[in-house]
Amino acid sequence: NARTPFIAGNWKMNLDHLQSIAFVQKLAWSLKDSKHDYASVEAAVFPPFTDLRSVQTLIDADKLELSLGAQDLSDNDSGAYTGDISGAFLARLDVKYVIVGHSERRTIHGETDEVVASKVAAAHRNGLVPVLCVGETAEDLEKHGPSAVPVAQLRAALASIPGTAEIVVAYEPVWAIGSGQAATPDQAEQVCAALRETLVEVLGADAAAATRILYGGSVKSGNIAAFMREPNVDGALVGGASLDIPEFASIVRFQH
Ligand code: G2H
Repeated sequence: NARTPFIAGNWKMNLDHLQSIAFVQKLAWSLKDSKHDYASVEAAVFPPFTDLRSVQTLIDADKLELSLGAQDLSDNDSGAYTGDISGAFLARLDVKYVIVGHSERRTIHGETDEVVASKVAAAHRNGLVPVLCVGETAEDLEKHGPSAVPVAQLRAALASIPGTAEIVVAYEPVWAIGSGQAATPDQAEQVCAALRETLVEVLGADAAAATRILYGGSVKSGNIAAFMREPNVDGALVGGASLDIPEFASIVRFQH
């Protein structure tokens, strides 16, 4: 297929300011030393809001090919929303991607499918590519089977943007996040295939074939290659393992 594999490092609320600059610099060196071809695998980092500008400045100054993303955004573009960060602000920092609907936002901050859909629309409106996270809890899995909840979450989000809008979908089973207990490649493929079918239905075959679907949840250098062999898994959203330079670099270089 023509989809460029995408490895995204979601730092969550980790790495403080000075660490994050050194981290990105060393990561870029490590990928350069191993002659990583960014055209064959896109690598992205998702630092906390407060480090986006400094990481962006470094990417610019050193002409790094790393992509930059934010971990969340407001569904409003400006106004009296104390503590929120809008897509318009992110776009001004040359941020390309923004994670929307991560299960930690859904659970800890009570974000519903409706809120997530309106954030997806805000990302699109501001020229950002949403990395939409979907996934079922262990309880959902038992009650509804593997793909019902992620498919419903995807449908709700797609309803808020035009069919031509670029989106990345990340399937993250909640039971696999940060637990060390990743889904099996088979389980991931089954749900990612159902998500692809939903994309075909809603967006049409061409857009569905061009859309990247990632797996996320305890991805490491030791299991990435097996996920990437699955036909409907186009990359990974990596949390814990994205905080270690050699580990993340070797996930990016899964083909080697
Ligand atoms: C899932 C993932 C990254 P981890 O949240 O979004 O985290 O790799 O630590 O399970």
